[in-house]
Amino acid sequence: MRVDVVSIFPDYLSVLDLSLVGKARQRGLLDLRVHDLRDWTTDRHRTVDDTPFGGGAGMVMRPDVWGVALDDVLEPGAQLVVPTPSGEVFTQRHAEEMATAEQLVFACGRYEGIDARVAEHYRDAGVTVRELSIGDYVLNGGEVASLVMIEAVARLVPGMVGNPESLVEESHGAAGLLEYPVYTKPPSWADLEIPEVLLSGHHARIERWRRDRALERTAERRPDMIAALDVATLDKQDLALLAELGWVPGEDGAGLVRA
Ligand code: 6GU
Repeated sequence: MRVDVVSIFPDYLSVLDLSLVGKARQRGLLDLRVHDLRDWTTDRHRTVDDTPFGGGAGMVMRPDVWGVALDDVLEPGAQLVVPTPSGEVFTQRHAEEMATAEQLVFACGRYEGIDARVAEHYRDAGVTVRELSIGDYVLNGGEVASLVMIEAVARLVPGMVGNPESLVEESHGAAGLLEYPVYTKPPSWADLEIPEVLLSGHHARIERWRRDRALERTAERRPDMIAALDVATLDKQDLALLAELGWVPGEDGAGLVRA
């Protein structure tokens, strides 16, 4: 997979040399290139921004500079990602779709963002353009958000994660539940013991225990995810526990509602 990042702070992305993403680059699984937007400016001051039409605070990034940069970097079949706090919220589903792209190009805005015609122009040209936010808070620019998305996508690319099993049960997977709590040695620490069932060797009971903890944890921390569960994927024991936690199938039988 090829990933290009265009930014006025290319050094911000140097952490992509490290860890899993860095190893994937060394192994040739990931062709990752970071570009300085100012390399596409032609004026003496290497200007990338200007004042907003209509007035208001801050500066807006110019579409003409972004246009020449993106025309250079985009390959056929690319998806263009524009990190912005006004985008759709990035989820594991987006990561899964982005992991199938031949090329991802991240356009990192700073200041008040990129002139809106840039996304419009590339959409009109048939490019898949994703304007994505990583959550409900404001960062100074798209660089850190790009790092987040690149890591989430890279670990889904075949061959990137050593043990593909570790992708199966994790939080925000297909089950729609948060992951159950995990434990390792030593079995006793700070006066805290491992739940007995995990030492029992009884696989069915362990699986049931983990499923119950995942349901409890999700109900406590992410009630929105409980409401979104497909009742058809829940067994009798799931439904009994959820009823104890105050959730029952709704009138239409599709989702869950608070009792
Ligand atoms: Cl993608 N960009 C910025 N600047 N702030 C954010 C964000 C993105 N996602 C959440 N906050």
